Amino acid sequence: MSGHATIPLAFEAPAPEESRARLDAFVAHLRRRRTVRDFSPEPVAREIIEQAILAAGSAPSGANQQPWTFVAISDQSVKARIRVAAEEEEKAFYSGRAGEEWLEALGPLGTDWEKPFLETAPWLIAIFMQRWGVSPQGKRQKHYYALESVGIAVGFLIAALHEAGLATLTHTPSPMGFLNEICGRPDNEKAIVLLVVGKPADGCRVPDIAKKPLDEIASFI
Ligand code: IYR
Repeated sequence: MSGHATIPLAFEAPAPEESRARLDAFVAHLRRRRTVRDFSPEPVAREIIEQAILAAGSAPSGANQQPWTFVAISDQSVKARIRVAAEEEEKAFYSGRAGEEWLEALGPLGTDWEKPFLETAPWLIAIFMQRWGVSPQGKRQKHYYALESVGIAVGFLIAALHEAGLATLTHTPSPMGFLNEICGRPDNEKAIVLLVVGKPADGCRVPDIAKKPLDEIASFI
């Protein structure tokens, strides 16, 4: 078996105090992130979206297979088609398909089948998982930990967009098969998340909810 050539690790080792100060600032900044459902139509430059996607594409992935495709949509007519298709699924979801228990869990968020933000926000980013890849010889290549890898990449993407001062909504109309057709993606790709991206609308309000404290999410052994 032949391995990759290696290069020296470009590793930054800050002094402990600097390390702590940087981490604290990063944590405080991330903890200010809120999911937003009320977007401004103000445009966002394509370059910002490109940079954020590059951040997402730097995520670790199984066997470095990078099993993701990001489709960034700003075209108003494509966004309108996505809204129509998503609302159709969401109508079925909210009128029973979700089941009582799920709808009860969503109750406090006040969400419903109407998704005007799919047209208002300047960008939608559909993130697809490549269930398998295709080698240059046209052979199917198994992808390892594809869903985990895409999940990590979406986390990077959300963090990068937050860093750019943009708001996001992690939208998951279910099922999302319509996105393959609208985005022109092949059968080996499955939409995982539709990320809504833009500036929050003036006067945007968000639910008064909190994140769990450390002792509820971690244990140290
Ligand atoms: N896809 C629906 C329902 C929904 C599901 C979860 I889990 C949420 O955290 C929020 C909404 C919708 O987007 O309305």
